[in-house]
Amino acid sequence: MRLNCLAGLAVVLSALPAAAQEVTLRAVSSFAEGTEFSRNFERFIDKVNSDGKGLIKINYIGGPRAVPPFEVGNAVRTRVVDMANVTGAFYTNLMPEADGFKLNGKPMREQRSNGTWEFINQLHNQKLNSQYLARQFHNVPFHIYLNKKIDKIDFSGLKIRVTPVYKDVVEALGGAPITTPPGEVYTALERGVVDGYGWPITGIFDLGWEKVTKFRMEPPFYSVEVNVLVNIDSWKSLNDAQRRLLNDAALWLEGLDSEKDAAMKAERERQAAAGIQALDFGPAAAKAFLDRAYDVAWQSVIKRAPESGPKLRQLAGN
Ligand code: 173
Repeated sequence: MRLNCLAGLAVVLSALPAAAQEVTLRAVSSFAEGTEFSRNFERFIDKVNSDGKGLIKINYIGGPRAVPPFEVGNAVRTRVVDMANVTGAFYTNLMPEADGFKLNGKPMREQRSNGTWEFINQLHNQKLNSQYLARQFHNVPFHIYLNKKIDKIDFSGLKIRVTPVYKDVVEALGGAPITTPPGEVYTALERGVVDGYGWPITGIFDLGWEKVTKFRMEPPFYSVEVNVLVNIDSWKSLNDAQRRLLNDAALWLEGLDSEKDAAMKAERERQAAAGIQALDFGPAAAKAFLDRAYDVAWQSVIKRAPESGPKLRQLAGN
């Protein structure tokens, strides 16, 4: 009887690994926890953890306190983490053409059906040892914010905080670019180390930057891209059901971009209410700026990535 019981227990135990194949993935974000460019990724994690009970669990380690923003790409490449929420601008050292992703603002549905996703996924497989699971915020543009008033679109004499997103255009218009991660922007503004900064239209209130910002230059330009990457070995170690769950959640995450039109309108109003004044130089100046901004950015991407740059440009269609 006793033996029987033990034998029964052994069967249950040996059946466990097959029945309970819950896998845990460690994830980080290159943006601060709870702020605009982490928030949808955090919703994605909640969804995976609830839809994927018993199958997959994402252990969210957090934001830049866990891994510095410009090192997140390398952390997912080397499997220090299994998953990351990170903009291509933060891993151009490993993949120069990542700087071109901001030049494609087509909806992800289209990018997935016209071969763009596949091409960018191959680049991630090869250079970042990772799967390109999702891209967020295709419809959210960037701006240059300033503390000194300008009377035309010319940054001569201005020091402007950049990442690779804004560096070429700031330089082309005479500004002095200073690269910093987001976590250093507030202090740089407060101390007058910089006269302005690049950032998307959304998110400055999460960081308190409205307290140290006077102007927002028009027009908006480029497209935000924040990607969810999964280390390729972690990805391959998953079974079909686990991969399907992540893919379904990724499509859901990309769909959240549809919330952004209303959010951007509200954000513009909130900036105006906080005393941030829009500097608008009219349609001709806006067009000249945009032409220049795209031109210098493509040139820079193509110079650094002579093979994949032109292909990215053809896929972006601009
Ligand atoms: O300004 C930045 O730090 C930056 O490059 C970026 C990219 C995507 C979303 C938010 C900021």
